[in-house]
Amino acid sequence: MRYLVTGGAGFIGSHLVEHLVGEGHDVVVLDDFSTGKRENLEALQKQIEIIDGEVSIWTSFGKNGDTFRRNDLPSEAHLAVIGERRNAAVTPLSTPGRYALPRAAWQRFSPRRIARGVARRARAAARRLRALLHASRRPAASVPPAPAPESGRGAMRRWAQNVALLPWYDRDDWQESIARLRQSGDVGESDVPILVRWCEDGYVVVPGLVPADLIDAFVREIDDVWEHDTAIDGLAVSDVQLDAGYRVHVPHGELVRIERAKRQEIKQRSNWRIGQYHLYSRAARRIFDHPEIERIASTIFARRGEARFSLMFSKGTEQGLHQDTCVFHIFPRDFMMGVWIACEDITHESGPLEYYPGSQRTPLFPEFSNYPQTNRRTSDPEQSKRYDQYVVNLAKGFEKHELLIKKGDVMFWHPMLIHGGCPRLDRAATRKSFVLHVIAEGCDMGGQVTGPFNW
Ligand SMILES: O=C(O)CCC(=O)C(=O)O
Repeated sequence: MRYLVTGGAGFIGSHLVEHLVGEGHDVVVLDDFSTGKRENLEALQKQIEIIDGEVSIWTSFGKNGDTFRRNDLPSEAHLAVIGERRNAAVTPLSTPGRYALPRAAWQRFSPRRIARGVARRARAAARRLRALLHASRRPAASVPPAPAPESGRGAMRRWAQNVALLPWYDRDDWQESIARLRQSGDVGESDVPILVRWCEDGYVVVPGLVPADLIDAFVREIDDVWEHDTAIDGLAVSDVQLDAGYRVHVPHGELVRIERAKRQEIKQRSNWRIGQYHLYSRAARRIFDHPEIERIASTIFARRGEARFSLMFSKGTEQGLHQDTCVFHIFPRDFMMGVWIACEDITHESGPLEYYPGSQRTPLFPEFSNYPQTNRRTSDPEQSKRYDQYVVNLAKGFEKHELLIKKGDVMFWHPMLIHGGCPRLDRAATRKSFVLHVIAEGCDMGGQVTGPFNW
């Protein structure tokens, strides 16, 4: 079950949180930190969601567009007021009201349990400290060695191609790693199936992760791009079929000068998309910053992940097969992921995303031997063709799947998972999606590689 614990950063509240997490529940903490302490939740912060706010905003949960709206949460209801301490309470998020936490659970919340919890936290803190000290003594194990530059004309960095730098999920001992993460408390029970699926198949779909009302707001704001007459500074719409012909990018200022009816015509006939839309739209930003997306990504990386790029697609892309590792410059390799958010129910006719489970375990294209410098973005035309053919051949060894998911469902995929866009059987059908590329902190080397670039 999913619980809200108000006052969850206080002494009692944080132990209640620990108890609930220990029982395998999802927990959201609401605390204004006037008396509660962040340190009380430190050992659990990867397993819970923390909202810094006041209990009084509870009444605002139902207000349309409120930041704290939680339509996606289950409707089962439990609320406990702990003794007379009304600042520590637990409830599911969708049903305001007074309910009772099952007595058995509350009764198990004893001083001895509290003492054990405190000891567990101290051990976790000591473990983290030891890991930090260990990392600082042995930089090669956790910090990528500085790549040595080559000398001479056109000098390029040499990047270490060391398998020891790959993320835990790319190694053969991933099952042991999951057991370790679980034991250390860095991974909650409910995340284990996500990690297993990720390691086995190279992707995981989380149903209903983004609430329908947020998706609706996002789609409305996209429609506004075509309907409103006021230019949005800096925004460009890409892949647009103007009367004068195809344009890769059309500044919004130019688009709004076209007569409205004509604009709609252009919208219908183009397979348009918008890059980095989160910089211009409130709803897109909220999806981009979605705490649960970030939490799942960070859990998978076992380090902090951050959404860096976004792409809004209006229709099927029919993109050729590729792996995102070969499109981005990530070091150490594979510390990134794609996140595909369905903004409507996806149909076979619209040209869904196609992907090949298990293909994330195939070797990197051998010609990209100085990755992240050498990849599809920096390859010459002949090499690009060879890479494209390499991936097509690899995919033949795996079963093709189509991503037929529902509005609000989210797919997370491994950067080596082979994927692309199926043919659009119905050319008029939309396939609205918002795609994020999430990268582990410090691993985006886009600014450190040299061109020329293909895009
Ligand atoms: O949605 C699609 O068809 C392709 C998305 C994709 O491959 C990507 O953004 O990496």
